Order: sequence, then C-alpha cells, then structure tokens
Amino acid sequence: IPSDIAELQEKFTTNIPKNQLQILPQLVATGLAGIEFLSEWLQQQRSTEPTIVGGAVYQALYQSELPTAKDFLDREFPTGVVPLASSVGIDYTQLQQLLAQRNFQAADKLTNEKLCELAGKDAVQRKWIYFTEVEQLPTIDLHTIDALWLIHSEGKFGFSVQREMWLGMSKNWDKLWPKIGWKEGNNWTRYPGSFTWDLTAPKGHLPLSNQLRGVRAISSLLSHPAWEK
Ligand code: UYC
Repeated sequence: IPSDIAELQEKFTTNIPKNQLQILPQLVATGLAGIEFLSEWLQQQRSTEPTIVGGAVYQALYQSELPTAKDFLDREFPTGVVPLASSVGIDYTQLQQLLAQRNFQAADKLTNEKLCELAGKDAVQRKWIYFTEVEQLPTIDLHTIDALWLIHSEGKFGFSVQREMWLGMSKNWDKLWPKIGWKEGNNWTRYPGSFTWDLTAPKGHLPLSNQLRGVRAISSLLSHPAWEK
C-alpha cells in the first residue's frame, strides 16, 4: 500500500466521527484499496451499535461501482447496517433499500405508510395518523425507523433529530418550521415539489409530517417515550 493511502487509512481509523466523514471521500477515491479497507472497517464495526460513520461507509460502498463492494454488501450486509427490529412483525427492508438508494421522497412516503401500519387498520384506511394513536406506537419500531433515517443521512434526518431541535427551541413550532425548511415567511413549503429530497436539505427536513390537520400528531410523535434517554 502506498504510504499516502496508508496515512489516510490511519487518519480514518483514529479520528473523531466528524473528521472520519471528511476523510471518507478521499479514501473512496483511492479505488480498490480504499474499498477493501472500508469493507474491513465496516466488518469490524459489526459488534458495536450502528453509527453515523458506519452508515456513511455503507453508503459509500453501496454507491461505488466496484463489484467487490457490491459482493461484500450482498454477502455481509444484505439489509444494511441497522438491525431491522420490529415488535409487531413489520418488515423494514424496503425502507432500508429506498434510503440506501437515496430515494428520500419514496422513503418519506413509505415511512408515513409504516406509521399508519403501526397505528392500526383505521390509520391505514385513513392514510394519516391521528394524534391519539401515536402514544401506542411501539418503541422498537420507532427506533428502527429513526435509526434508518439517521444512519442513511449522515445524522441529518430522523424524528430524533427533529425532537432535539424542537426541544432546543423550547417546543416553539414557529421557530422550528423555518429551521427545518417547512415554512418560509408566511408560506408553507409545498408538497412534494418544494421540499428538498437530498442531503443538501436543512437538518431535520425529513421525514415530513403533514401539518394540514394541525400540530397534535407531530407533537405526540416527538414527545413519544421512545426518545427518552
Ligand atoms: N405539507 O405543507 N398537504 C401532504 C407537508 C400543510 C396539503 C403530504 C409538510 C399546510 C394538502 C405530505 C408541509 C398545507 C395535501 C405533506 C406541508 C398543507 C397535502 C402527503 C409543511 C396548506 C393533500 C401525505 C408544514 C397550507 C392532502 C398526506 C390530501 C399533502 C407534508 C396542504 C407528506 C411537512 C398547512 C392539501 N403534505 N399541508 O398527508 O388529503 O396526504 O389530499 O402542512
């Protein structure tokens, strides 16, 4: 291994997450050596909880055109790095795939469908979730959905991100909306065309919660016991 590549690898291994994310594209640019190194690194992370950096490495391998990377992921991480746990037998494979493909719009729609499924048949029929149904949503499933968004967005998206921002603004919705790009001045962002369906979006932008029926549902969701540490 050329010494500059070895140095990048060493830097990646020893650095804090923020710097690891910065080094990642340079490692990928080193080609096969970088891909093999990152595969091994990801394999070693198996024993720990999934992390933002782990998600970014998975994503880098997923997006690389190299068959080595594809074979590795198919073999070792066929459903990604987040365990797809559900306490009610719901399958999150498709959500994981859409997020891995960076199809954030379809993933957002599916997330809403999954929340309805979790809430029960009334919600599935109505196609939106009523605020009184939110409290009973299973914590394990909310954690899975949130971890999928978080880990496939370098920590940018997810309910837990929205919750932290909301709490940081003393639960003031009028402050939160512009911060997460849901409102600008007096104008609500129009669904779907005016939302930003990629990682250039502001922090907390996704997943969406339609505000047509008021804040009670998102308020319950961001207050769910699942997010208590
Ligand atoms: N929409 O404006 N939204 C829809 C958002 C509002 C409206 C869906 C988010 C404001 C209508 C999603 C925002 C508003 C429909 C979102 C937003 C409004 C619709 C599809 C910024 C008018 C068709 C899923 C807060 C002033 C509804 C769904 C229907 C759809 C998301 C209008 C995900 C985050 C107050 C008319 N909007 N929504 O829920 O029943 O239908 O056909 O929030």
